[in-house]
Amino acid sequence: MKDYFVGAREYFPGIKKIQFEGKDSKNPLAFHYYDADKMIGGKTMADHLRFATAYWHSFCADGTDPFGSATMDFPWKDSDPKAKAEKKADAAFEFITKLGTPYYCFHDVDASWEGEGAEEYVRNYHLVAKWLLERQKATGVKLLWNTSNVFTHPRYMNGAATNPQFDILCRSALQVKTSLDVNVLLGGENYVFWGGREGYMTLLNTDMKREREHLGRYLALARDYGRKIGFKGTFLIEPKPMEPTKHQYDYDAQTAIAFIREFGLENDFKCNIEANHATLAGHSFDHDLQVCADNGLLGSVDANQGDRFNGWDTDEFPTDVYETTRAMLVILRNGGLHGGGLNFDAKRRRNSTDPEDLFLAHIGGMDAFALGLEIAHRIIEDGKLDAFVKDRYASFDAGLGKDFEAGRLDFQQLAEHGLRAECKLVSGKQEYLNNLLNDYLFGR
Ligand code: XLS
Ligand code: CA
Ligand code: CA
Repeated sequence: MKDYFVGAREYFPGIKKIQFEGKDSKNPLAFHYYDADKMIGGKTMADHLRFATAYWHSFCADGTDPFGSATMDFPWKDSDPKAKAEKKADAAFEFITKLGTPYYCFHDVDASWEGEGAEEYVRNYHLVAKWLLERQKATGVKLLWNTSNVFTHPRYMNGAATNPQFDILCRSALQVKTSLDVNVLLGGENYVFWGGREGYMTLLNTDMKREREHLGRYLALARDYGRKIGFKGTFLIEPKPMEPTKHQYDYDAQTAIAFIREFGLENDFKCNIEANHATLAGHSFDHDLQVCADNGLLGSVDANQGDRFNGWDTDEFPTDVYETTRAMLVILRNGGLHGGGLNFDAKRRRNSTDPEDLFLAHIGGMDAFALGLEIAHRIIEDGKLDAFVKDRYASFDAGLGKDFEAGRLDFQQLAEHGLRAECKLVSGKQEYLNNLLNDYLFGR
């Protein structure tokens, strides 16, 4: 990445490029574990982790919540939306290059602005895309993915692709089409669909079958359009069980994968797994990652964490090394993220109001994943855990168990074996494995 781009002014004065200083450094504005060029198992840390900064949280979310107004002073604020968007782009690229995430992600309306009417929306977005392209070229920062916000505007209160009104479905298609045009211009590597309003509140007013079919057709058409204009990347569906809608159609990884298969989208679509969405669905982060990996559909990751006591989508920065280790175990065994990355879909807390807090939050997340990567790599190299799991299924590696896996037994033969089966109790040894994991984490 080239030296940071500074526009007309510096938005984060006093903060220099964040460097790796190692674990003994006392400097909070330095990486203690993330060493971009360090080789782990034949790949640099940067190539394993493929970090991205999220435009919406970092440069748009100013601390406003349902109970209070903005707490953060964003010097790129401006009453003129055009001037604001341009200043925001400068601030974003200054931040991203000072921090050193190779990628970024955005929604259409994070970077651009709606304006008056649909035509102006398209014009504004293309203008902003030109600015973003200039800044990508000047810095070497790349677009991991963009997406369209088809959930905030009141017109989407009953859904976008699943709206009962055809007009609104088409208005959302205009946003997705424009985002795909912009994606191709910016060389985006993926495109995300998150269906926050694709779902329903009550079956009393909803034809669920029809809505899901509309969504399937809409995604196939978007795919066809994207391919036609030269989009070579992966389309990603981001599951979330609820919030803002009560029943969201992409509930979790398994639901999204079934949907992808039902509508024949598996050659173009994968999943973007967000940690906090998995936990909101009652799963662990590594569960949803593993479901995708097992199906060959692990596309990308929104790296954050929830609050374990309330279960909401609090989008905190990931600091729990236990969780990052477990996630990196799945990712490493998957052969990496391939074209995906780790996007910090995370926000600092509302009362973390110093500009440096935005850096500290990301540094913590990057260090937590760097540690997770190193520990997961050690676990896999050591082989003890994998050997344990392999051995647990040894009864399927020979004899009748092997015949069953190979499809050489019928149900009657299973039952016949059942007549003389010994059925010994074999411990799952979860406590031993928990302790072993702690040994790896704490370096014993
Ligand atoms: C909201 C989602 C959203 C998607 C992109 O909960 O995480 O931010 O990642 O629209
Ligand atoms: Ca997300
Ligand atoms: Ca979230």
